[in-house]
Amino acid sequence: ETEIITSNKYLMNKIKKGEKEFKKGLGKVMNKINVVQGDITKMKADAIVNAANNSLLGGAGVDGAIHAAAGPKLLEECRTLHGCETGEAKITKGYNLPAKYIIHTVGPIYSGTKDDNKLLKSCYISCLNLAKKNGLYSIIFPAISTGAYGFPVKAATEIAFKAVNNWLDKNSNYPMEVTMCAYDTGMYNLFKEVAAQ
Ligand code: AR6
Repeated sequence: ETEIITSNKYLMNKIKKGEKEFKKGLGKVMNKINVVQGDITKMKADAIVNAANNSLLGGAGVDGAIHAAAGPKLLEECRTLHGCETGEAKITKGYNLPAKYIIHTVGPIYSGTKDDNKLLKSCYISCLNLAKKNGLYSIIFPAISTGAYGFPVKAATEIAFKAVNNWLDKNSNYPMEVTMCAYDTGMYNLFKEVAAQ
């Protein structure tokens, strides 16, 4: 069950409390998915996710916006990573972004086969696993594959929320704040609709 929390202050207090309890070993944190609309490059978090391509050397869409806002040092670090497989994820520093880190993942180019769903799900899980491995507590996702890669937005959103909710359930002792970032109003409304299901 997903509850939408639009007040960040409220969410941050919950997370802080959760972190303290987590550190004391007191256990379970209630993790929820936050939904926001706007430019992900302006958002503050431990990590934002980039919907990149296999080269990790930049592109258009959110990838272009992230490279432009982070500055040229990002591309320098990306060159050392030697690309990324579809459905997997790699981490870099955030450079000039408000976010501390960028987790780069590569969504599937929509083909209409079952592989699309599996690979898209894998993007979300890989990013969350990598964030946890690096001790991060907040992560903001764009709608991976729904732009240039042509994934139908409703199906992509359902896969995204299901994958994140499953991960949060399985990692309920870890206080991860997950936010889904929509760029336009249509996507924002869809996020809210799917989150409420
Ligand atoms: N903040 C948040 N969301 C954004 C932003 C932004 N600044 N800009 C775009 N979006 P896309 P893909 C949304 O095409 O489909 C690149 O060239 C956008 O509205 O960025 O995974 C890469 O290099 C859409 O809903 O990524 C790859 O070659 C979503 O982000 C390819 O595009 C994803 O759109 C990846 O395609």
